[in-house]
Amino acid sequence: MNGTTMTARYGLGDLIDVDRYPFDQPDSAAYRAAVDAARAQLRTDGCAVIKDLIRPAALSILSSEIVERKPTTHYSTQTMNPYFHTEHNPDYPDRHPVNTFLERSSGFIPGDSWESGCATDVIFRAPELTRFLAACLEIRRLHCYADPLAGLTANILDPGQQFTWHFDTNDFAVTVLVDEADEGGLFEYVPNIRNADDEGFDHIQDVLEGGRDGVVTLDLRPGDLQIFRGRYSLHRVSRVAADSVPRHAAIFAYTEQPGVIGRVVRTRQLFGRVLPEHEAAERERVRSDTLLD
Ligand SMILES: O=C(O)CCC(=O)C(=O)O
Ligand SMILES: [Fe+2]
Repeated sequence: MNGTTMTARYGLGDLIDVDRYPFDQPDSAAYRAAVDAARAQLRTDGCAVIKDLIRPAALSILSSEIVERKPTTHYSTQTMNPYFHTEHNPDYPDRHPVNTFLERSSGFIPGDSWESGCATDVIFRAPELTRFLAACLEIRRLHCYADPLAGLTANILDPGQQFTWHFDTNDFAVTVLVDEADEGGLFEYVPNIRNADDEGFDHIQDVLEGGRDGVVTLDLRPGDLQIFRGRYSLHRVSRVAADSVPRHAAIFAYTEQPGVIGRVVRTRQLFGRVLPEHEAAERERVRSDTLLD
């Protein structure tokens, strides 16, 4: 099957609720209202939810696409601090976020498991969606993250698993919850617990030790799309109960610059392997670093 045939399989209107969110009419009142609401939420606490963006029939397609690809999930259990480090750092006290390690036991379906034209990929790459997201984030233009593994992923939390408290390294993430757990698997966050001038270590330590001060549990349902600024807001997906169904979320990564590829070390940590593109990008970085020095 060639790319054109595959892409023609789903129109964007089959997958997302363009009656409620007229993505093809950016000048309409409904479009502007959705953008304004998301901007207000993002400014207040760095998190916006576009309710029921995915049509119910499309949601079951997204779910089957995840289930079909689930055997390609890279699971990794590690104990890590909120900055994704796993080693004790003697420059900090023992009872400190840098030296507090909690279990992350989820897995990711990697970017190269999704073929062009599947419903999840069509939504991820829809120019109408990136235009809408850019408007919500008050950014001029967004590009799909060019990383062949980390661009389009699904976060898989099977029964008993959790994605512990952390900060993201990218400025924002876009998530569509596809299958929710019956118990646990909740997205929790502490809005703006740190900022460029203040690491917020005391508050972070309190949350890592189970404190609930400032913790918000997001009301996110299957079919909702979440836009989240995860660099300043500590967040986690709580443990999925042992007798629950799994939690599956599609994660769309975008960048402001085109052609960005992730670092080798982080790629190995999340996906257990790297591709020639990652190694080439790393060599390119070394070369330009040498030139700059
Ligand atoms: O699955 C989610 O809702 C988000 C998980 C998360 O925080 C991440 O992948 O960085
Ligand atoms: Fe995150």
